[in-house]
Amino acid sequence: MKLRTLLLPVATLAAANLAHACKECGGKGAAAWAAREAEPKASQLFPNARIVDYTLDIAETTLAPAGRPVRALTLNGTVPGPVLRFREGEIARIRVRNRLPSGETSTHWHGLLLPNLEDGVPYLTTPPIPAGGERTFEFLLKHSGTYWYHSHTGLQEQRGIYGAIVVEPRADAPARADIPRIDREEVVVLSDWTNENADEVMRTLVRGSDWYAIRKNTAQSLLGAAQSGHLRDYLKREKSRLPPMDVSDVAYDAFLANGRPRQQLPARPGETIRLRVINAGASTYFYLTSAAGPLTIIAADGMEVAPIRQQRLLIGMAETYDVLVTIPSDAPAAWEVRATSQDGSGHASVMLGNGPEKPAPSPGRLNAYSMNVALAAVLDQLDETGTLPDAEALATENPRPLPPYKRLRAIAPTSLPADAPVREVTLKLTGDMWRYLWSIDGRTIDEQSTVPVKKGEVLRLTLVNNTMMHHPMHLHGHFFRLLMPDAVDPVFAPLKHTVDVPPMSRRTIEFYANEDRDWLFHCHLLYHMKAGMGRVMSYPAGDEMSTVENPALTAPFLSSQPSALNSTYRPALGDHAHPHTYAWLDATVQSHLSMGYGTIQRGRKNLNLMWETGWERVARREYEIDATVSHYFNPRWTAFAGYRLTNMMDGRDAVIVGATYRLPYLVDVTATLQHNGDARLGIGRMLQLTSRVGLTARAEYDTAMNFSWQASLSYTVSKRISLIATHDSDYGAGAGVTLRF
Ligand SMILES: [Cu+2]
Repeated sequence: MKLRTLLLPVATLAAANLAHACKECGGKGAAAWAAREAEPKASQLFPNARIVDYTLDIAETTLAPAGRPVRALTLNGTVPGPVLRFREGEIARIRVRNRLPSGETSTHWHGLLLPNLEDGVPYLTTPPIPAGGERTFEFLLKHSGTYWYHSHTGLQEQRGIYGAIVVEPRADAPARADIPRIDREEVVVLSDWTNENADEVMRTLVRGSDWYAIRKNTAQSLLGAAQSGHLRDYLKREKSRLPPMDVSDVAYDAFLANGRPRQQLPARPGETIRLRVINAGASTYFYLTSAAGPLTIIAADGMEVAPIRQQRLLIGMAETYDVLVTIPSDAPAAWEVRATSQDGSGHASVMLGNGPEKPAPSPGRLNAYSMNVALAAVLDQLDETGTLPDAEALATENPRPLPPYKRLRAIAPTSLPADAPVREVTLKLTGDMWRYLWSIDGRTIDEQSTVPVKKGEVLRLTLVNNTMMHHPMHLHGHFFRLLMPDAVDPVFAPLKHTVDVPPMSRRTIEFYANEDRDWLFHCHLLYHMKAGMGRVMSYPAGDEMSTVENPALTAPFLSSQPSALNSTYRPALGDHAHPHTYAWLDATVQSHLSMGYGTIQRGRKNLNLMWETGWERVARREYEIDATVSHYFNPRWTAFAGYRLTNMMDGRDAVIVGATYRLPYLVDVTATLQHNGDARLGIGRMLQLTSRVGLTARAEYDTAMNFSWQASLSYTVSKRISLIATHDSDYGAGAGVTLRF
C-alpha cells in the first residue's frame, strides 16, 4: 500500500516524452544482419567436427504444474524443454521454430562460449525469431559442463522456455582422479511457477503492491516487529528510508524440479549419483539439502572445481552446480534432495530411489524481521578463512549460508595473461523496491547502455550491492574469475558466468576481454532485468587481435558497429531497453467521500489522474481533480506538473507544479504551487500496523483553504480489495471499500 501523496509524483517533462521514439533503438538494419549472417558458420570453420542436430519447437499450451491448468510456453511440448546433450569438440546445430500464435521469441545458450551472433539475445546479438519463423544456431562446443538455455524475450522464461545443456568432456579426456567413481547421472532443472500471467506479476511489482509479501507471510509490520523483538531494527530501517528487506519479490504457486513439484529418480543403495543442478528459476534462490548427507560439489557453472562438501548449498538464479550424492548402503529407501526457496515459502523434491521416504532437512522459514540473519551470513562469509578443512567448515556452517564461493577452487590455474593491462571498474547495484526500478549506478540500461571494453585488457569489476536484495549477475560470452578476499590461492580462482552479490555487500570479478561486439551483463532475476538492471559490455569495432583462440571469432566481419567508446553509440537492445508501460487504478468509495488515482507509468515518468470528492457535512458535493505528469528522480525525489480542477470553496482551477520528498521514517512531504500564487504543503505517511492493517495519515496546509487532515484505517482482503474507514476534517467519518485494478 502506498500513500496517495507519494504516488502522485510528478514532472516537468512533456507528456510527449512518454511516447518512446524508436529511432534510437540502434542500428542493426537488415544489411548489417545480412553481413553477419554471411560470416562462416562453425560447420564451415570446423569441417571435421561431428554435428549434433536438435530441433526445438516453441509453442503455447495448457499445463498444470501447480495444480491449476494455465497457459504455458513449452519446448517440444514440455517444461522444461529436452536436455540437449553434446560432447566437447562437436558442433551444436539447433533449429528453433517459433510456433507461437503471435510474438517473437529467442533462445540464449547460457554459459557457453560461442560466436556473438549465436548468443541469442534478440536485437543485440541475434535477430529475434518471429511467430511462424525459425532460426538455426550453430556453434562449436569449446568446453564441457552443465549449462542451460532459455528465452531472452520478455518474460517468456517465467512461463516455461528453459532447458538443460550437458556437454561431456572429449572421449579421450582422462577421468578425474579427485572424485569417486560415478554410477549414475541425472539432470535437475529447478524453477519457480506462478499461475498468474507473468506480465501481471510484473505489473503487480511495479505498482508497489504488498500482496505477494502478504501471501508469503513475509509482510512486515509494526506489530510483527514488536512481537518478534525486532522493533528497533524495524524503526532503524524506516529511519534510513529503506523498504523492508525481502529475499524474493514474487509469491509462487509451486517450485519445480524437472517441471514437477516432486520427482522420482532411480537410485540403488551404495551408488554415487552426479546431479547436474540448474537454477532456471525466474526469481528464486534455492537451498539444496540432501537426506543422504552433505553434497559434494564437483563443478560450478559448468567448470570443474576441487571437491568440497556442503550441507546446504545456496544456488542463485542461472547458476549451475554438479553435486555428488552417495546413497547409503542400508535397505532401499527414497532419499530426498530438496530445493527450498530462499524465503522458505515452498520447495521442490527429488526422490532418489524407492522405498520408505527419508526426508531432507529444510532450512525452515526465514524470519522476515531478522535482517540480522542475512547480515550474520554476510559476516560469516567474511570470517570464513577457507583454510578450514571440510569437516570444520561444515561444523561452523551457517544455517542460511551464502553460496560457497570462498571454498570454490578451480582444478587448474585460471590466471589471466600477465602482460594484459588491468582496468578496474566499480558498478553499484541500485534500485528501489517500491518503484520497482532496478539499475546499475542509479541508471537503467535504457539510460546508460554500455560499459566500453577494450580488447586485450583485463576488466576487473567490483560489484557493490547497495540494495536489500540478492542480485545474481550474469555475463554473456565470457567466463570470469571470481576473486574472493583472502582466497587461499588466487591462482585457482573459480571461473563462473553468474555471481551472487548479497545485500549490502560486494563481489569482485575479472575477465580477459578476448571477444568482439556486444555482450549483455545483467541481473538474472528476471523482473530486475526487465526493470532495467543491466549493461552491455561493448567492444569497439575493428579491434580484433590475432591471438584470439577461437577461429570462428577471427573471421572477417563487417565493421558496421560504431565504436562503443564513442558516447553516441547505442546498441540495439530490443525489449531489454525500452521502458515498458504499466497502468493501474486505485479507487476508494466510502459513505462520505471518494478518492483515488489512476496511473500510467513508463520508466521514470508517470501520467497521473488523482481525485478526491466529498458530500457529507458540506453544502454541495465538492471535488478536486489533479491531472499531472511526474518524474521520479530517485527514491527521495519526485517532481510533478499539471492542472487542478476544483469547485471547493476558496479553491481555484490552476496550473500546478510541485515535488515530493521522502524524509526519514518514510514520511513524505509534498509542496504544490498554483499559478495564481496559492500554495499547499502536505505531509503524510503510511504505518503498517499488521501485515494486512495499515494506517494512513496526512495533513495539509493550503494558503487558500487553510488546514485539513485525514486518517484512514484499511484492511487488505485480497490483491484487489481492501476495506477502509476514513476520518476527514472536512467530510467527517465514513467507511467503504478500495478496489484495485
Ligand atoms: Cu537483481
